Amino acid sequence: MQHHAWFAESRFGMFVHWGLYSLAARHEWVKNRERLTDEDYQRYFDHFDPDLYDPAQWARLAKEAGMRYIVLTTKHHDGFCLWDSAQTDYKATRTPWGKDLIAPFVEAVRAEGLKVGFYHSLIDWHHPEFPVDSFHPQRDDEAYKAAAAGRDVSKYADYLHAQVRELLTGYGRIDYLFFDFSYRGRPGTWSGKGADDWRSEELLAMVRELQPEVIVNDRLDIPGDFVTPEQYQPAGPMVVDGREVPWEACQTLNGSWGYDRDNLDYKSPDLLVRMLVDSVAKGGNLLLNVGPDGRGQIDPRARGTLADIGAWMRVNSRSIYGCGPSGFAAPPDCRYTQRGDRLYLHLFAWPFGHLHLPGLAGRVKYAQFLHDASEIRTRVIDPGQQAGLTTMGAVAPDVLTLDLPVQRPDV
Ligand code: JFZ
Repeated sequence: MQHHAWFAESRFGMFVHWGLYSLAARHEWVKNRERLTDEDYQRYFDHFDPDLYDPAQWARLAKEAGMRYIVLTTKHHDGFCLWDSAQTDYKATRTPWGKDLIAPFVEAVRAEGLKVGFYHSLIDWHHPEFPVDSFHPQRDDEAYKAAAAGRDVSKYADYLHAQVRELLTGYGRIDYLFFDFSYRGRPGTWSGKGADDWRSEELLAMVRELQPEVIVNDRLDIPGDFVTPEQYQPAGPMVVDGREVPWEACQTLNGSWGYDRDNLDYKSPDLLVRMLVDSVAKGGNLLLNVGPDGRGQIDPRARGTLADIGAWMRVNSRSIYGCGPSGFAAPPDCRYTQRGDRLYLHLFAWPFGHLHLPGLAGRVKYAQFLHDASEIRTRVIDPGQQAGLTTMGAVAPDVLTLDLPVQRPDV
């Protein structure tokens, strides 16, 4: 749809997972993973006081990394709300912090000229009417099941709809929504939830009415505007019902979405740039996550990674923004991105001396490095002249050969 054009044009956004689990600092699923009760988990609520929360800095870091939109967890599966919802007391305004966190976020993101996105969890481990299921953190023995009996998912759906209405009416224009997530169980069991539980059709109709231009993901268990492969890069363009659809890969820095202090399994900036390029080459976006800590800070390692990606984007973003897949097939360890008649070749491994590009002979007017506009000399090797000392091996007649320096330029 035309009013969603900004999304594919942008290609790169920031995901922010931030909430009570940031204080536990050991993964956003900590309540589930460690089977914590509401009482166990209460300590994070009682100590939630993010005095260094500075959404203007988050927005600046995103912008300097070349990101064009930011998506914040308004509520994650633990049910804790970052805004002053009238539907619950389980919210930032009732913690020691005492203030709404969403309005300043929206304002800061807008001030940097970035698009505003909300992540909103469908799953809610805190709400008293959310039926216990296989993902529920607390014990799933018979006694607990009995205690949790009589929960009415339609009452939870009322709550969900009322909260989404608050989010879409209280903060001006919202550009993007990420609902999370549906997981169908076997009928008659307590193990899953989907469109009937969330009343997804009705919810989506309300979303369209309140924010006609918002782009919505596909995790309501009904089709959305884009699909969301998570923590993997698809093999090629994503196809639904025979048609290519907008998609966005979401990826972590270190395998955890929420702040995870002792997890040092970081992806390198170089790898993350390749993941971004890979997404664009396959017609998708990359939503790269940061997990601010319990005081609201994006930690130094994440900041360093964002800065490195930003240095690459400063000179190479023309091969990202507004670009998509090419009809030409890239050689091994390469990706093509294309915008109009500009073809961008990304080399994931540095070849020795020459690179042979099938199908490009006679199709390229001029070749240059993107980072410094320096010319790259090209040649088409005449298959009839291949004998003797100058041979470069059997080269097909449609191959364009690039003359490359031995050293990869340090960009
Ligand atoms: C969900 C959350 O559980 C997670 O904490 C994080 O917020 C992430 C962005 O989204 O995780 C999912 C959701 C769906 C699938 C996998 C993980 N899925 O469909 O495979």
